Amino acid sequence: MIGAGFMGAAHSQGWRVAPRFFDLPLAPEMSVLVGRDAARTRAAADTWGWAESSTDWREVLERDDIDVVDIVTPGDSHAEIAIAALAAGKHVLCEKPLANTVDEARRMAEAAASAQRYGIRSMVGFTYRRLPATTFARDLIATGRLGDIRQVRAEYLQDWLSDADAPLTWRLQKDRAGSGSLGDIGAHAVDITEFMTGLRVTRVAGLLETIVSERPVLGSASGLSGSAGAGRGAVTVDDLALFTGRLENGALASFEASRFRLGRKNALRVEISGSLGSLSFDLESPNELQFYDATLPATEQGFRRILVTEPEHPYVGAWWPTGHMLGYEHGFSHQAKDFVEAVAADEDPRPSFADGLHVQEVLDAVARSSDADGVWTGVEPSLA
Ligand code: SOE
Repeated sequence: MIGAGFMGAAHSQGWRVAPRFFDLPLAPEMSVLVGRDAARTRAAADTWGWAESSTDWREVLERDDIDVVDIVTPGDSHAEIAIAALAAGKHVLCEKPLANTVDEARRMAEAAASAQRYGIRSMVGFTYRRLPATTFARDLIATGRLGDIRQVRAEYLQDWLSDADAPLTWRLQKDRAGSGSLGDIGAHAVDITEFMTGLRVTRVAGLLETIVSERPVLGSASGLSGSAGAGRGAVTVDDLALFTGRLENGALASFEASRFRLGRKNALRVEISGSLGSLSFDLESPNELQFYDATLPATEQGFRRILVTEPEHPYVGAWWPTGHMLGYEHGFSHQAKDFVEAVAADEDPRPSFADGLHVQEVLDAVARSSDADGVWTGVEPSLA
């Protein structure tokens, strides 16, 4: 695994726990953790359960005993590492968003397509697809329970940047992160919409806004934030992304991504309405769906809460007895499980790098729309 920050901890938990709860066809061994700082990476490797640590990812890619590379670095190094890893014959799991630009994502998708011919697999870490509730929502929609999809509202709301004195971390720098709320959390809103509905976004119209344009430089990092150092620097990404999207069946969707929405801590919310009903999910209540079934008699209609905690629901049977709930970290175990199963079955896991490229094209179209003061802009496919 390359990258030893917050996402490194989350992915490590996934790799460590998945084989203990799921009967996997291959047994993952947590071999090497790669980070920038030798002492900190060694300490993280010990804490998270990696056998070795290193500061040189290129050297690690040369090793014959490494089969899988998991990339959890900031977006500015995804393309270089992923393309090198695929060329070295490693299966690659890469954290979202796939890259910082469409050009990088296209090169990654091309490398993944070439590697696929030799049985090398790749996948993007849109983890929220792998919660029992979101997967079950996808299944309900796929079997027609909502009828024709007519309208979607998707938003990802957090508030950890609302303090104007929170320091300038890499997530606030365009050259490191590619974009701000748009790529960091708006990408999840786009992916979960497309995953649940099975419909792609084809056009967008939106606006990006930077609310706090200057912040104290970072002293030392901790979690998503950290302590302030001396001096101030410019925020070069969006704080707020608001956009409308046209789905491939003609339905309209509205999207919002903000890390300034005071009081909303991790609210990835999706509400999908069709001709036969509506479904609603909120990550702040991750074990539930709200389902409105318009095929019931008018006297019995109303949103009802489905607790997605039963062994019959996706992923749940491997965990605790009926009614016991799961949380944020379980998505990472499900991701590890699905990835290992795909590698063992010689199948291409989803979301693929091509799926990740498509999300990048949506983000790019939103940025272009915003530059043109919100005009409708096509999502341009960039693979031949
Ligand atoms: C920060 O906004 C963040 O950690 C994102 O980077 C993750 O993708 C999301 O899962 C939680 O919030």
